[in-house]
Amino acid sequence: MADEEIDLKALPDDELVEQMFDDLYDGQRDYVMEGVNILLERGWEPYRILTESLVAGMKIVGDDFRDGILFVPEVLQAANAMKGGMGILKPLLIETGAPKLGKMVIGTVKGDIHDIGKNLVAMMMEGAGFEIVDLGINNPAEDYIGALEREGADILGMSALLTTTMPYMKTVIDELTEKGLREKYIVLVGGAPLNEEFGKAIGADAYCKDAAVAVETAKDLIARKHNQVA
Ligand code: B1M
Repeated sequence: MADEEIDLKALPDDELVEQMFDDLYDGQRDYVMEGVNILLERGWEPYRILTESLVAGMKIVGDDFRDGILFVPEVLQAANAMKGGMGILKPLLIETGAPKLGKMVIGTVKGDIHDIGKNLVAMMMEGAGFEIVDLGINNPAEDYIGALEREGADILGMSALLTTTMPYMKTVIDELTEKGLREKYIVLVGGAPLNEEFGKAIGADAYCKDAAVAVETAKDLIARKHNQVA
């Protein structure tokens, strides 16, 4: 195959990133991982590689999935390739030894198995100094609430990628309210179909459009909470 003959190391940065989009699209995990390593060797910051090659490449996959050009098996392979690249970046994005800013329980809501964005948020939050309890996918309200209480967490993070599952976030928040626990936790929500208005309407503390915003919002709200307590 022509693709196998491409020497990724010989490509300039812009062409390498284009090639990584193609490799991600084709679910070529090994090539995506090689591309990530080459960009690292060339001095790219891990966050830049994440956003400009992996996340941007996944956007193309998403658009073609929406338009019926790609189907679930291909998208799964692309997701697998993306996870390969993320696996290399994860330790680089995660600082060690930094004092913890707070603890966050995060998970994808019930009925929803999308986890790439949630993993990215968890990774970036950990990198910024938060302790993370990752509940994975398909979480009912009792799992979130049980983990928050058990772990003595500060923040609840919920992710939803489907218009059919995003309303479940309100179920979780309502359940927290019913149990008298709502004020105890900062609730952050995110996922492609959400927006600011939705976040407000369901009673979350904030909607976070991406992982970087999640980090900044969490830092800000934790600081405010500590100031209130003080
Ligand atoms: Co799914 N899927 N999918 N899918 N899938 C979408 C979401 C869709 C928009 C595709 C499309 O039509 N264009 C569409 C939803 C349409 C809708 O609801 N209106 C869709 C559909 C329909 C489905 C199925 C129903 C398809 C089917 O079976 N017929 C099915 C549902 C399964 C289920 O969940 N029950 C399904 C299945 C799958 C796969 C399994 C094949 C795979 C998931 C693999 C995995 O995650 N392990 C998959 C994928 C990969 C996608 C797309 C292509 C990519 C999602 C992704 O990973 N994006 C997606 C199209 C799209 O979103 N453009 C699509 C990259 C990721 C980095 O971005 O997740 O948005 P994102 O996360 C961002 C922000 O949103 C934010 O920060 C992240 C990083 O910046 N964020 C948070 C996310 N969570 C946060 C939590 C926070 C804060 C910020 O908490 C504090």
